Amino acid sequence: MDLNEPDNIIGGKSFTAVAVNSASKAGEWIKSKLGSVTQLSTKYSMHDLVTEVDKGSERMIRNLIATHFPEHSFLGEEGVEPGPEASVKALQDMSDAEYLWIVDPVDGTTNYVHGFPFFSVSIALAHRGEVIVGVVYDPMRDELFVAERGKGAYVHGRKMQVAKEASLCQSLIATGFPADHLVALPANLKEIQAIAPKVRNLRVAGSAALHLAYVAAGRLSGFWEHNLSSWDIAAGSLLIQEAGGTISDLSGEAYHLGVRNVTATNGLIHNDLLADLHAAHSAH
Ligand code: 2AM
Ligand code: CA
Repeated sequence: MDLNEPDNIIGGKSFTAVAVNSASKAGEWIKSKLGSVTQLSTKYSMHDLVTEVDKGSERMIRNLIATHFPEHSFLGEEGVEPGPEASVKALQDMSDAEYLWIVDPVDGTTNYVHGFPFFSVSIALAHRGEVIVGVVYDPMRDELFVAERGKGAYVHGRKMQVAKEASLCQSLIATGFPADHLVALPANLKEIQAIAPKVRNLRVAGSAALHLAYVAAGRLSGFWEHNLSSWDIAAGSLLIQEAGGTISDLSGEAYHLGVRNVTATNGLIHNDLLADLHAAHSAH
């Protein structure tokens, strides 16, 4: 992958190089702080945690990006009020941005707080609403997943390809338990009940961005989750597309930045997974 293509450079430094650099610096920093969280706050509900590490990581990434691209717009989880309505509005407010960085400074904060080593830094750059660079970094395994539109997706310099399983019964699938326990969690549990017997097995590991990276890397054949925000999905969406997979919302609509209910697969099982997720809600 050439990080210095002319169409990807403003002021000397490529978009991808800045995304990679920011994700790895922030990732190393959050790893160094693991186990030392002193102030734990809840945001929207007791299931929605934020720490000073989330805020510090976002500040670090925002400053690094602003140094190289001061005219670019920035949307980060910690700069937005908690709750789904504020997430939707924050993205709408950015709809005119030419270049928009979309950042989750710690994806999997609950894991981070508990010392469960599955969390990531997610950084995407969208140009007029289309993701053109996506980076997801797992500091615990030092794995950096990176994609540039039209140029493929890579981990450790190796090109990624989605898994080859063509049926659900051969597939390892992940999902995420929603924080909304009134509507989304019961819906997700219904889906799990319908899907679990049909697939090889299910995983719920707690970082949507890393789940998406794992689908791109062929380690999972598919993933679905309700109620996510743009910063959970944007970087991973490009990893999926550039690794040959398919990403849509749960009704099958093509992915765009506003998608909150997401399904991402190797493509081969996409329609089967969507159909079974739908059927879960019509079954008695
Ligand atoms: P986060 O850690 O950045 O909040 C876990 O199922 C996934 O859901 C994580 O990627 C988590 O991202 C995301 N998520 C979205 N909304 C959430 C919420 N209100 N509370 C906790 N996790 C949430
Ligand atoms: Ca987060």
